Amino acid sequence: AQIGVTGLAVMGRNLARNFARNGFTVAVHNRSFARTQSLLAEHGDEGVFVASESLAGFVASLERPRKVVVMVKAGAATDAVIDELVPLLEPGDIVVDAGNAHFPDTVRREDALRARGLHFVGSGVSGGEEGALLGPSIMPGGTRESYESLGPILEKISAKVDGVACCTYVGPDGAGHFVKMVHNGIEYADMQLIAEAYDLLKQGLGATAGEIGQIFARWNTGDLESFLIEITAEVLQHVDAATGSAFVDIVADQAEQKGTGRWTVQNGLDLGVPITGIAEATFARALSGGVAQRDAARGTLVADVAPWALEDREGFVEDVRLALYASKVVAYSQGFDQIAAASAQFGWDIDRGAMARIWRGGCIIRARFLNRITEAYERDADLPLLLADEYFTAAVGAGVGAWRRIVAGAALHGVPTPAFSSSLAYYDGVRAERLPAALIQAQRDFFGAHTYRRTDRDGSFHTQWSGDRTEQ
Ligand code: NBP
Repeated sequence: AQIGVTGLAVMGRNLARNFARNGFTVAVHNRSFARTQSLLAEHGDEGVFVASESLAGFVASLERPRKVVVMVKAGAATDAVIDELVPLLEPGDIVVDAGNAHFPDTVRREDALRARGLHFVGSGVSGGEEGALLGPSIMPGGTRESYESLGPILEKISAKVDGVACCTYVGPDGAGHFVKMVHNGIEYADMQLIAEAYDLLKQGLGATAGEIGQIFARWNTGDLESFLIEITAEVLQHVDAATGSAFVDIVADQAEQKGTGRWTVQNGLDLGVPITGIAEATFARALSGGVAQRDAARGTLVADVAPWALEDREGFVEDVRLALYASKVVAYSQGFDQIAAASAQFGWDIDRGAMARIWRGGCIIRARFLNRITEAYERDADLPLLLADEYFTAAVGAGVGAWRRIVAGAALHGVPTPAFSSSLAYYDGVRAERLPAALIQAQRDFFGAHTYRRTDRDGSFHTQWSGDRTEQ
């Protein structure tokens, strides 16, 4: 077989089918053989599968250099599979971890396998089960050498946009899984922003879920066109069969935040990159799940708000659209800053424009405006701030007034918009002539002799705050 997949739950099974449907002979294996058998029984006619019950048989069925895609539960299961696999492989073989590993684990695994002459490719795969089958966005890390033989196969099974594969070499060791992590973080921000837009429309207009769904469907024909806006329109127009209510109205309003959003925020803090959109989105999920706190606050905390009496309803809808677009650009800009910071710190040399390009199809955040991001990095590969690119400066600039009206309106009427508000605060912060950080530096010097720099000459200074207040 030309490539093998071990781990045949939803993702691995569909990835194996995708390889087979694209003409590759695929070796397949799973810890419990029943899954392998069911894959063959249900889809064996879709291409050429070589099934093995044992891992040794699976490895033996692969042409060299062997390419083994591991698609098992992230964490201990991945280590267990690698430990079992490694003694069966030979130098030059390639192990691809296509699960959602945390990138420091990928760095560790790559190091261990490299010492044994093996290539370890930590690869992000986005698009859920449908993407795995029909064409995901693939973000492989590891050595360039491994990409030479593996890349063409992955590119073939990936999503295509305008004939371009949504797969490219990302960078050494943990780079692929890092980029996938940030992708998921951006996904958190994007979903939170959409949810806030929905809430604003609901509370501002007093509109039904179905009516708001129609607004999203309309938005999906413009700059906001994206998978997430499209499915939002569908979800909002869906009616619950059991009750006849709008489906969204019968879903419990408590979201979960599992691995990747939290990792992205933790890493943002480690790198000192303000990814406020992603952080607020992650915390908003945590707030929603804080049942005891919400029970204590509901009906207790003073609201002091006036009813939202809109005069220009169409104008309001357009304002929400512009505010959503601007906030979304901020979230992406922050995510790309995070990729740049990690790339510099770990020496990964990640091409940010290429990342935007491979996110245009297959993945959850696929969107029309990713083309604009690629173009921005083509204009300047070292762009220090995506927001400062000429296209985004103009596009966001045109909506700033709307953005301010929406954030102010939300505050006045008590609608929680953490991601909209923090994105605007970031925008105003990053463009400020002077920030009150000067006062913070002075305070730190006062209580901790932390010193400060001056605007008028070089050097570090300290004022004798408890003495005669002379400067040293
Ligand atoms: P799961 O994450 O549910 O994992 C189930 C698979 O792991 C089964 O094949 C299972 O074998 C195998 N496995 C486990 Br659990 N422990 C094992 C061990 N010690 N040794 C060998 N195999 C072991 O599968 P999934 O939902 O298909 O996801 C696979 C990976 O893809 C995960 O890392 C996930 O985070 C990632 N991912 C998922 C999605 C998605 O939409 N679901 C999207 C993107 C990425 P068994 O059959 O014998 O129990």
